[in-house]
Amino acid sequence: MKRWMKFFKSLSGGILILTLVFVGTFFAIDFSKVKAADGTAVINFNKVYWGDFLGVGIQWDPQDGSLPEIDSTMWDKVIQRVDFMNAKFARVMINVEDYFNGSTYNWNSVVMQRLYKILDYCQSRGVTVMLGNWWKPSWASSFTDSRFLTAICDLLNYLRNSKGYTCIRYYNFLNEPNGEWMYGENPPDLETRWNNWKDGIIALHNMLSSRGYTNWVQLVGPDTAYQDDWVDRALNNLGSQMGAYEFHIYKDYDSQVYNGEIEATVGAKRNLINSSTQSNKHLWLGELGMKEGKDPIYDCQPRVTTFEYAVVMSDGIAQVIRAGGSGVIPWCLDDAMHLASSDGTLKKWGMWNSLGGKTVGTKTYPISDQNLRPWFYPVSLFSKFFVQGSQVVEVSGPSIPGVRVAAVKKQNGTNWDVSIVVVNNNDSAKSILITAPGVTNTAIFKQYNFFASDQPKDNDGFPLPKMDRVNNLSNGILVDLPSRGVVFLTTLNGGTPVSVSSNLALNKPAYASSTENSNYPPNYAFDGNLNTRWSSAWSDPQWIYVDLGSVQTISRVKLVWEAAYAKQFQIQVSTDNVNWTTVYSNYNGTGGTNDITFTPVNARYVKMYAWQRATQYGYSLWEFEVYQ
Ligand SMILES: [Ca+2]
Repeated sequence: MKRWMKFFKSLSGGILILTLVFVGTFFAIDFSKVKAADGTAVINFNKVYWGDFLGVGIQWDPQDGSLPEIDSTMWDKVIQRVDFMNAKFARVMINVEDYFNGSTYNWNSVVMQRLYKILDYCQSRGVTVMLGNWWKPSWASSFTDSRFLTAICDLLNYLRNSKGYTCIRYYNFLNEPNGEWMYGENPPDLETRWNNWKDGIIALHNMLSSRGYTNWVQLVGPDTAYQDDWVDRALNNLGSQMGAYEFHIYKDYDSQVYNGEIEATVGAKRNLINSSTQSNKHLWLGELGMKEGKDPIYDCQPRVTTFEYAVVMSDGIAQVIRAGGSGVIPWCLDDAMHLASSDGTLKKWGMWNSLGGKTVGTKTYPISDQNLRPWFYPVSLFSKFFVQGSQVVEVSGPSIPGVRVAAVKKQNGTNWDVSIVVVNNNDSAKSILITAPGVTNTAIFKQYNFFASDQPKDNDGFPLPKMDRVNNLSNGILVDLPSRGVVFLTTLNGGTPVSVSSNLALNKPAYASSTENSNYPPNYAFDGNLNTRWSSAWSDPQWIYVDLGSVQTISRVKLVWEAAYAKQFQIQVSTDNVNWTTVYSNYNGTGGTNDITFTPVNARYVKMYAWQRATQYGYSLWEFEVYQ
């Protein structure tokens, strides 16, 4: 009896499971159809925030001279990892004392040999290098001591012209020159530190310039941590010396990342540079790190081994990209670079420790230290997919605390390779709809998930795609994230590029029924600039049209109204400028932005015709865009 009861139980159990699987599948399908997003991110591929992205880079310093050498097996692994990241931007720091003692040069010191290994890699892989100097050597009498500045110029000359490292494009005079921690026992006051750095920059630039080196290496800075106003001061006082601006951000608390403070800070600096005469200059973060949980005695960040640290860093990186930063370098690549001054142990801040299994001072590091830490996963994907030469595009929304979406595009023939990151640094799961109006094709996106319980990897620990998403981005891609998690969508590495319709009316000839005065001509509605506008006379009716130059198929018009908008208007099209067809009518306009779509139609001339104003003024458009 027991036996057949058992059989019966297992049989019914099997039926029950099958039933549950069937019902579960049925509901899963139904559920996805009706599931609503918690928020929508709208990518505008036609709005470029910064057109020359340098990359999510690496901090890769030669090991301190007293550290044991990284063995060749581990070095091969380091190369394999950096290759996977496809990093094309690096900050590499040494000291003048590593090759010059105040009287003689030693180009073959231990540190210099280690530097050459790194620069050999950078040169062979086309990595853009920002070389730099940690601090003023003890033998230098001042920051303008000519022996100090000559040693820097001689180094740059030697590395480029004797060793052939044309990869060195930027030079950073001093690390964190604002920080009292850089000045030993008796740091000068902050104003003196500023003057020291400023005077040094001016003198160094003079020397570089007189030697003709400024043709191939540019000074960057201020490399500050915390005193962000040094960027403003450098912009205002050292515009002719600085080739690019960069600084550091370390957030004391994760909550400041969650609040979007990194994006606000970098965005404010970017806007400041944009509004100056130096708007073409790069701005990047030379170091990005998190202080919460830091061990201040040994200068270590024990949280580098945690999943949550990886998400917080991802949030920070996404914020720099969103703000229009040219690049960001997370601190740092490898523990095996620097000793903590307090006790001669390694500063633990890396994505791994190449000296795992080795003894440093009194401490032996476990072999497992060589393994990749959690934050390698998202940082390597940022580095791999937010590639150098990309354009950072505008992303609006979603307005959800801790949720960040950033996107870049890079030309691929007539199409675009696109990479998108969605970070959920929120306590609860989120579903985010990613859309991009103007995308005209179905593309294959590779989706990578970095979740606490789901992060596909290969045998080397490198990220693998979770799945393909085959979508037209104009319809949207729904991305589900658990509380804390990162998703990457990319057309690189096996995907297919995205086709984006551009504004067919941009800078095309424009005509209007009237203009309010010569400050508001009709072509200002077609110049791609949201600060210039067309404005009509203060009467009804009025019209404005654009000549696309040839008959084309169009299905979308975008109007960006000034406060003087139309209450009633139409969009009319024509192939001959004689016979007009109405494709859209609005009898209750509300101004703002009208993104209008209609059945595709052939047109060469596209007109906004209005007969009822919303205000006593005329009709005024910041922009009038036309799309396929
Ligand atoms: Ca305009």
